[in-house]
Amino acid sequence: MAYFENISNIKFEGPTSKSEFAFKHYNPTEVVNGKTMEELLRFSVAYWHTFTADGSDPFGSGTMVRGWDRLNGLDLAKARVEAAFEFFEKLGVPYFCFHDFDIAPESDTLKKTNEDLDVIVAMVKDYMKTSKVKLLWNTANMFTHPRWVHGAATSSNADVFAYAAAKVKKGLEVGKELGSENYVFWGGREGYDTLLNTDMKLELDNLARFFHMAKDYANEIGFGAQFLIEPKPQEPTKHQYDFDVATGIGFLKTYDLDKTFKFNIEANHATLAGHTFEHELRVARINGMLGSVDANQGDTLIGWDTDEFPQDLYSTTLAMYEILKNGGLGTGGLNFDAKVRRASFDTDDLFHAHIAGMDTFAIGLKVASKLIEDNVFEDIISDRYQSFTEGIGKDIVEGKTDLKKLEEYALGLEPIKNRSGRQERIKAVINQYLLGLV
Ligand code: XLS
Ligand code: CA
Ligand code: CA
Repeated sequence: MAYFENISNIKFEGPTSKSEFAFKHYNPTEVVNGKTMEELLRFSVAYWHTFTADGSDPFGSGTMVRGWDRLNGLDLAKARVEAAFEFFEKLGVPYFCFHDFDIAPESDTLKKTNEDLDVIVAMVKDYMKTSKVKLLWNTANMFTHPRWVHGAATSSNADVFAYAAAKVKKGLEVGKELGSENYVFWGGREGYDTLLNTDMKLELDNLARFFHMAKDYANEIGFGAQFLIEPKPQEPTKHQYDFDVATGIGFLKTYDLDKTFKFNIEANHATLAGHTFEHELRVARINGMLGSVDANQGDTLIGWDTDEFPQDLYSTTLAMYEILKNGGLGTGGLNFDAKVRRASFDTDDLFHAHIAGMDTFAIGLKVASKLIEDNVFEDIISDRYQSFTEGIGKDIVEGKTDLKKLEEYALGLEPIKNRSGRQERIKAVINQYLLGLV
């Protein structure tokens, strides 16, 4: 059965196209910066928002109208797989991502949950044989069920830690079975609400023990996927342990896990941490730890995780700048961890949202590539830091000086002259590039 009957394969028609169901900017075969757009952007659909979520919010029940609504249990899970592959093919995305709990129902016992998961994984694997779509990453949902109330790997209850270990063991096996290129850990409930009842040191030590065990098991079964940590500052717990990339790096280095993990960076989580998307990408990039991206955007007027489809060209341009400077995303991709608004309940809206997101990143890619080709930021930055390429600055950078020598130098200085940072001028230049006027 077809779930998106009225939609044909989405094609690139160019910027002047008036068609609702066509790409205006994303042209998978167009070469930008030496690679095709498809190779550089590596788009992925998030199973949970697009096939599992129903649009419910804390004030009301689901609003989404979906062809698979009338089903339950495993039948529902199977229908979603059929719908998902129809959607992937029609949209022409190379990847998808899921939590175990998105693709198969969670039962009261682990045994039954795993059995159901096996049925659906076998079905997904079958579909993957005849489809070009690959698994970007999978993960374990360790935040929805009431057992995770005190956390998973950071729970105060050792039985919960063991249950979480069993879920991740299964997740790694599933990832291997489906050839996943990455494995994600988002610490949904790995944090705390009050220090009054929390042994923070034990929780962090346990989290590290958990990650080491996961890596050991992945090695044991020959699952070579890149491990990714996804930072988020708060929600659902008040203090999430993986607050942002910098905090994550501190944790990974402390526990000798920094060679095992890279980061999956979500735009909306960056905003919640009080950073820009490009800030988080930059911190990961300069530390060699930019792994993958959850491509969405938040709402500046709302203080929670709204997971909107990306439409901000300024942001995708600066994000694609970081990604191109990183030499691409490696095994990572741009995963639309984004949901249509509650009032956008038609299945057509799923296409509109993804088309808009893909076009928004395609524009970002093209503009970023032109900015790099013209050395716009590189020239500004090398000029700004020019004082470190000669004289005393060069000595500082090369470690050839010390406080005494610097004091001697400083005593001989005329009043120090600084130069303008020219931020407003730079922003005006970016606008010219965005408008395609350069
Ligand atoms: C929630 C997270 C989650 C992760 C995967 O805010 O974004 O969806 O991406 O568990
Ligand atoms: Ca995410
Ligand atoms: Ca989010």
